[in-house]
Amino acid sequence: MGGMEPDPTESLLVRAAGGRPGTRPPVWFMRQAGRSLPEYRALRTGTAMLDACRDPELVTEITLQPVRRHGVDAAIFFSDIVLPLAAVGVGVDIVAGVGPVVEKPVAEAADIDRLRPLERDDVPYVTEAVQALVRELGATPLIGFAGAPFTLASYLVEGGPSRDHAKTKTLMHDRPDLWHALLGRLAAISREYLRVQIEAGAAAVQLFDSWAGTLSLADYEEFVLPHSRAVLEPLAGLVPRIHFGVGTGELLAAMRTAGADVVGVDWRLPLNEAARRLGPGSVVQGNLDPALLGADWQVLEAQVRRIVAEGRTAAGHIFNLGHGVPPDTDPDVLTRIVDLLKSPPA
Ligand code: 1CP
Repeated sequence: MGGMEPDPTESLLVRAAGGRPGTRPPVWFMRQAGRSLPEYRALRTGTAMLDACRDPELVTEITLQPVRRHGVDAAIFFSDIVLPLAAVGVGVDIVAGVGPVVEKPVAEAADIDRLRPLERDDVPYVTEAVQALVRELGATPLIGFAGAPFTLASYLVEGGPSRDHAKTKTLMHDRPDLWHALLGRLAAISREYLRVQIEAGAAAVQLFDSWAGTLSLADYEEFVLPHSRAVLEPLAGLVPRIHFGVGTGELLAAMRTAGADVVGVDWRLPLNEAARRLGPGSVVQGNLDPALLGADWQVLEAQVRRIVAEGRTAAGHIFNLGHGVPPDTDPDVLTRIVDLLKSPPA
């Protein structure tokens, strides 16, 4: 690189992820691209979610929308965690107002045998969209992502969204052989899917284990951690790896050992306590409660300042929400949070 080209590896986000923080935390929002934006709703009208994900032009435009509007420090690739499953032939669709719905839930060894490895040629539209985005974004980093084996398995076993993940936990304990075979297959798919995005130019990746917080630490360590590690470890040294789940206060230290450079934290735990649990040198991401985005600005401003102060106890901090942007969020509130973070300290 000649030194004159825009270089996302010198961005605030990549620097913070590597424990080289700048003068302020970088900021982006999980689910920043999506239904909270009227310009997103206009573009998506008449196109099914997974069809939109397979259209590089649409993906590029939707991914750029929140970067233009809010001035966030990173883009997150517009897609969904079930896209690579669909790409290897799993019958899965995203139903509006519900989420991923699986045609034939996984219950038997034969269902698992059908989960073949993902190859780059299965997702040419992903490579194309990532390359286009990297050109458009210049110095702004693009975050690629995948679903972690446990969270993907929860959809495949339950057949759709679930509150208690009872079928998933039952399979895990009753049929550990099947469980480990399933998660092994999913880990290979997620690892390859992240690798495709990195090779196309993603500057960081996030592995979403959104529902891992439903597990005890013992179950997490036995049934999940080895498989998340099989996703993240082989990617060491390529780009920063962010690992996130909801309600994972008891799992944070274990999640770090999966090979996370940055651990995402939800709103339940202050970042100073999260950093303490994670141990020396840890980098955290989070953790504004998305349920407060509708609160008075004075309330929100105090929360943002508290989180920034607590984040300073870690080796690095990437500002984010504790989970995704709710669809009914006033997008101007997000812009205002970005402006606050970018303004010199009061
Ligand atoms: O038609 C639509 O607009 C459907 C809504 C929607 C959108 C906009 C879904 C269905 N997925 C997405 C995009 C999406 N999914 C992104 C966009 C990029 C961005 O952040 O801006 C990302 C990162 C995801 C990843 C994803 N999908 C996760 C992990 C992140 C998280 O929120 O925890 C999960 C758990 C899913 C499953 C999923 N897909 C869609 C929904 C509604 C759900 C959740 C369903 C449930 O409650 O179990």
